[in-house]
Amino acid sequence: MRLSRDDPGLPLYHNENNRNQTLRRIRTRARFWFAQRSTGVKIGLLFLIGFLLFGLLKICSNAITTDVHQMAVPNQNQDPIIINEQIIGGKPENPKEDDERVNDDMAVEMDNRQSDAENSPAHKQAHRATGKSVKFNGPDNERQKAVVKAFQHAWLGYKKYAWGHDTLKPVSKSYSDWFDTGLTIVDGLDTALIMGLEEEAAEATEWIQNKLTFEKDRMVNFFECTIRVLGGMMSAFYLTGNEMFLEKSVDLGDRLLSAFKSPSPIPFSDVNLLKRTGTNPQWGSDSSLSEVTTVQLEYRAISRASGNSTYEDLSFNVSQHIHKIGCDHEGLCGMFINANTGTFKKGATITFGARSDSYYEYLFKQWIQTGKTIDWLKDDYGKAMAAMEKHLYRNSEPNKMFFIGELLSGETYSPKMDHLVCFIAGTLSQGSQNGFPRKHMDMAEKIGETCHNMYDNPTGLGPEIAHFNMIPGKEDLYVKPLDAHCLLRPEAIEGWFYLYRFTGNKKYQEWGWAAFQAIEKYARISTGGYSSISNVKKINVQYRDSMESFLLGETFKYLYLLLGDDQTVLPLDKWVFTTEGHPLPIYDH
Ligand code: DMJ
Repeated sequence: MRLSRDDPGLPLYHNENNRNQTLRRIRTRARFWFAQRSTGVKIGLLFLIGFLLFGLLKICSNAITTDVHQMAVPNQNQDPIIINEQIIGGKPENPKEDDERVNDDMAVEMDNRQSDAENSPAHKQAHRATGKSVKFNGPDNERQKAVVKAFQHAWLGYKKYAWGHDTLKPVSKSYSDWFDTGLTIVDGLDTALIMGLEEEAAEATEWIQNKLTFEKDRMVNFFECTIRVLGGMMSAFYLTGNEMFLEKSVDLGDRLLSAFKSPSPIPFSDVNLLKRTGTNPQWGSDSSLSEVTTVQLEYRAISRASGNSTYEDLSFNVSQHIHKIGCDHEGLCGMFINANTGTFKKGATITFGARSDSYYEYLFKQWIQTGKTIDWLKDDYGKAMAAMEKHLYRNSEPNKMFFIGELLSGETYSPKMDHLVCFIAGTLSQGSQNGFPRKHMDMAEKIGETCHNMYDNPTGLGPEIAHFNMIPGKEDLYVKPLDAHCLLRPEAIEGWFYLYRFTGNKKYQEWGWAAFQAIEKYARISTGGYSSISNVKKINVQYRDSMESFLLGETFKYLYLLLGDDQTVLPLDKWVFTTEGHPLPIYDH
């Protein structure tokens, strides 16, 4: 370019070096160019520059905040997890000393995965959760207020007669212990938080912090202790941001991992919390399918929050193992699997009820929890639902009630459905909202309706088990005397909660409200608490004198959420409810 005297880029100082001269020339030209513009263009340009600078500053400040939050939780990775002097996770000081259960390869794999975990997005995401709490506004209508009062009545009875013990015996005004870990407190805490019950939540928090210890020389059921105690505390951690809950969960989680000292990827069913040993159940040599496949949400949550991937690795290994060996009936599995051999028991019953139910639930929910990134979970779930429709889903006579029966010994069809099976109405409807066929929603609605029919009894409560009639001319559904008891289980109400969220059909709220009124009328004990009853067909009720912890952990929680006007509480694209009804965050992978 030729420079002339009136050229704004003409150098004025000839002793400058070339670089300075060029910069000066650019600046002078820019100033000249800017002076030539109209006022409107000048204002526009200044606004644009300001906007760009603001954007830049925002990005920098976010980066700084993220770093600060990442420091909030101490890195749990440093200590190896030692169980009975065997390193089964963490960073082993000397991997060669590991027992035969955890071979060298596995220890190295653990080690690698653990240091990967330190830098993983999940680790960072979890640290961001620390210190944050979720705000709940309390009940927004009269029905919700009634459920809150019921929760408080249950809490009061438990506090008066059973505080610190597992469950209340409301009729005899005493208690019983199963794991001796204050089960009702830990299972019910997140419900108190969600209902906005600050006093009850504070009492529970104080007890967990100061009194709860896992130094207990007793065998506990690995699955039940995980879903009720660990799940309850991890949910409380994510809802409140209180790290004490995470520390307690890590302590319990380390002890429960003793279940994995079996010779196969399948864990033992029972654990001694003090001695840190695992064994088969007292009644036999097999573990239940649902029990070994329904701990993964909880352990993944601990791993992601603590940065120690061992919990997630060991528990997910169970799911991977079952995926690898496959299930006989086109994706439907038998109810027993052996912790010594890692193989399914031949000819076991296939059911969506007790001992199998939540295997299917956690295939789907693990897929959701991991941000829909693990395709085989979705595929196995889809395959199982198709096989369920083909082999188990039938309708009754004369009124065509749809139900899910069982294959006894893996062969003989039985039109029997546990109350537990009602959970599938929730899972199927949630699946349909997440890409599974519309048909899944139809099945969910039909099962939800059948579960409602199961409550068509003089007490208005549902029995433990129902049998369906497939021959024309008789009643659709009948309940055998030994199956007529009611533990105030959550599954039907849980199903109606999901169905209401996704369809907005108010009949689900009415069904929930009717069930709640039946609980109030026939299960409430005036001195405090609620009792399971012996026969849903008899209004002259006989109490079983026990208040299960899931009444507070699940039944009242799902009733409260179902009956709310505000259905945006705990949105289902951000939170996944564990099998025990404890909300945990959804990750992006
Ligand atoms: C709960 O402990 C869990 O939902 C579990 O998966 C099976 N059912 C009971 C309550 O009925």
